[in-house]
Amino acid sequence: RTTKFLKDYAPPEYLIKDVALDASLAPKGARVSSRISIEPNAGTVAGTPLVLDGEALTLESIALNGQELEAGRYTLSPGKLTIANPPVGSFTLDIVTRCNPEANLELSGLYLSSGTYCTQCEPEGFRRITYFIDRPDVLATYTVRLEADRKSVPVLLSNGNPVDAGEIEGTGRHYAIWHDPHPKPSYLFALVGGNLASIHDTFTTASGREVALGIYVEPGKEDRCDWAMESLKRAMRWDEERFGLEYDLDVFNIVAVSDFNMGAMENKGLNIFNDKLVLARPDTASDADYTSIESVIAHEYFHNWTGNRVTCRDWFQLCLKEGLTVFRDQEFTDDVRMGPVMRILTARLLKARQFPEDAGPLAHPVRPASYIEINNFYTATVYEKGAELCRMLQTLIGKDAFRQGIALYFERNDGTAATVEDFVSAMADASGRDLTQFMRWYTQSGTPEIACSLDYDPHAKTARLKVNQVVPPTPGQSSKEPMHIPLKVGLIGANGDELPLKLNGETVPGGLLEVTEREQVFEFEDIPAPPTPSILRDFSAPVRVTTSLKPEQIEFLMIHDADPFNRWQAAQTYATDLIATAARDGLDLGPVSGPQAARLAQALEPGLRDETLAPTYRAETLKLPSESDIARELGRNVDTDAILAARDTLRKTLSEAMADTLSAIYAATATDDAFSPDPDSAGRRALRNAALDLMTATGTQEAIDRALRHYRNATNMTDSIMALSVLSHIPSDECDEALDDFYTRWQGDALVLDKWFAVQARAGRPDSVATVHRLLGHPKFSLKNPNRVRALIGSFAMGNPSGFNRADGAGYAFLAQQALKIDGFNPHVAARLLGAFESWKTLEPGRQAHAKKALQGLSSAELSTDAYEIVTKTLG
Ligand code: HT7
Ligand code: ZN
Repeated sequence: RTTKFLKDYAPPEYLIKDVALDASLAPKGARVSSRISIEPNAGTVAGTPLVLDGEALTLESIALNGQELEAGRYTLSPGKLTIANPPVGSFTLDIVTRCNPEANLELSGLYLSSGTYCTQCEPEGFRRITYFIDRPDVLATYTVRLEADRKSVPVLLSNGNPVDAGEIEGTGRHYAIWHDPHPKPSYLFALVGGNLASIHDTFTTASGREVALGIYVEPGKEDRCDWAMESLKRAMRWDEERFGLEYDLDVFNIVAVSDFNMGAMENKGLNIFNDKLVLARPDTASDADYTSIESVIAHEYFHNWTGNRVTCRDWFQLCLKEGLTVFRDQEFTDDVRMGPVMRILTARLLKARQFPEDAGPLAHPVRPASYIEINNFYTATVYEKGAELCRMLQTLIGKDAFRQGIALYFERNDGTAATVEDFVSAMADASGRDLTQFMRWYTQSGTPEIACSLDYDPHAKTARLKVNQVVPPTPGQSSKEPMHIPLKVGLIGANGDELPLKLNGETVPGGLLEVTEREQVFEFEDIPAPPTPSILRDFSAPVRVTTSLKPEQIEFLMIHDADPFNRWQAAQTYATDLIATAARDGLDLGPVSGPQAARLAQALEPGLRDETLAPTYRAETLKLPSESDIARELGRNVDTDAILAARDTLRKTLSEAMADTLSAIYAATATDDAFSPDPDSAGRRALRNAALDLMTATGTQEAIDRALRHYRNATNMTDSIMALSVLSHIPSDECDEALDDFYTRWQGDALVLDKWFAVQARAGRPDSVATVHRLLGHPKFSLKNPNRVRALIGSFAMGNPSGFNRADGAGYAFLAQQALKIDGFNPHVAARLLGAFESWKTLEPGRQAHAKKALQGLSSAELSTDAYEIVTKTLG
């Protein structure tokens, strides 16, 4: 177990320019022959040993320039094949290996998913297919010949364009040849072989080239592919219009498989997807599924440029492709679907996933300086915070300059493996801005804390905004330098009008301030009366803000702030304060049941009744901060039962206080229209379901009956899963009836059944540990399928704070035990589950002791490198 450091990066000694791969597929022994042309990199000293990576392979033969190599000419050691004295200059290697797809439960390299051969090579899976220099800065062109049994494996796909296909006479086998003309790193290699059904379409690029599009799925699932295909075409068009980026091959294929470690993979011309992110039909997929499919299809497609055409020099640069591509998919979703709500969803996700990571023992910079296992660094920090850095760049330099920066980045780096510096320097050069200080966002971990206070001077008619920034210490980084922060602000007059912002006689465009010092004062002129400040509009930077606003001012912002994000944020802040106050150091239900809670309802109602506001936006207003949001706000001595009780009480108080409004919304949003996933229809469903959810918080028989009716009357998955989820929190016959009905209907459909497992795992009920234990023994449960594991164990550990953090430690013991079992065959999935322990040090002492015991137990077990890194770093 070694730590790798960014500072130790050295270019490869040898390059591979061309690969000819021949894969003969068989379940127990796939035979892979590769011919690779190798040349020394510039500066490599003649005779430098050639070291190839290889894992879980059986070497059959190796030949150099056509001559079989005898055993003494090379050495095999764990993970490596070394030729100590390679020839001077260029040469070829012919290597024949075998691997066992059926036994590959790690789902990295070549494996079988429900009978379909597929590959996953990012980050280091190609070395499990053949010996290779398996690092992202070795770029080669690939020609791939695939061969398999014609009857059981009629479909054979790889990267690039199809070249040839045919029968192998008299054998029952057939072959297909694919060629990818674009040099790529090995992590973008893919092959698929299976008995798959498909749908097809075409896309004509802006310059008039026709691209053949295909989506391949298990036979019988073809009727669930249309949404993915429409999403793909929308994404292709959007990338042309927004960034001028066209697709560059003749075909683009997507394959959906049911056993997959993550969401999807952007292999060149052959994206492989977790089927959860492809398959959708109104009765099987919720609006949330439709939205995820659209954004992940777009994300993987966008990688064709940001990741594939320009890739990463090394894995420390992962954010270069992931942060930028997440930013691009967010912009796409914003444009085609969500509008102003998008920023709310993005900020909520960032605060829920990334802020705790940045505040805990696993904190790391967006570009980490070291890692033990790169698989552990596909994190919210690299992805989501990475995307925020791109957004801040766009905010600072402007949308036009950002687009020019992207063009310059491709002009300079197309076909190469680049670094974060290459990206930021393209942005600096395109905009003429100095982004030196901005680079700290990539190297300093921790969420900056911004403290703002406003003083009004009635004589000078000025408002002085004082801003202090602190970046808290994080593991390995005790002191930090100030960041370059785009801070959007507004000042609101007593009548709710927006006041013009003037600094030193100049208008401040878009209210954008640039904070660069530890302490800075902005003095706004010509302010006629004391204003209310609106800080961090549009969530312009991934920071925490504290203000000295009084509750009345927050109420005022909830109603008057012109910035929709901050109007929503004001309501969240108000509710968070009430729940946190009630749950802090014991339980005092006064703040969540008394007059302050009633005032929250009053402030919320006008917005909820305002039909000019988008239904999705109104739906978001109805959702209270989550239990985890409150835990984060408390930051220490967290008692998850107290949080649950306080939050439930506030929900009940609001439900009763706003009963008429909620009923009116629920009635007005009912519809007999056939299901359509369009944003307006989805928005109405979201609003109606949010109203149902809050109405059910009263727990009355009437509310339970309404939820059951909602379930029975549902004509789409959005409504039925929402009703089921609402009922799942209330132990009742009605809940059992709905759960049984759902199971009976969907037991044969894996993706829908995952929802049934997840809903029960998330239910915040006292019996939830017993429930997840019972479901582990369910005949439909399997530890081998990552989707099912995430549905049950993941949903419990990450989506049921009171259950997972049960006071007696039973939740921690459950997770530790299951993760350990999974770690034996799929370390990647196990390590991700163990991330649920990341905030254990914020718990009250009793829970902390139980969590520590579970982690210590794990640390003394035999662990994979993946799990070892997470457990030891989490323990600290
Ligand atoms: N670039 C991919 C990340 C990834 C992955 C995907 C599937 C299985 C294992 C994986 N390891 C890393 C997906 C993406 O972010 O686009
Ligand atoms: Zn990605």
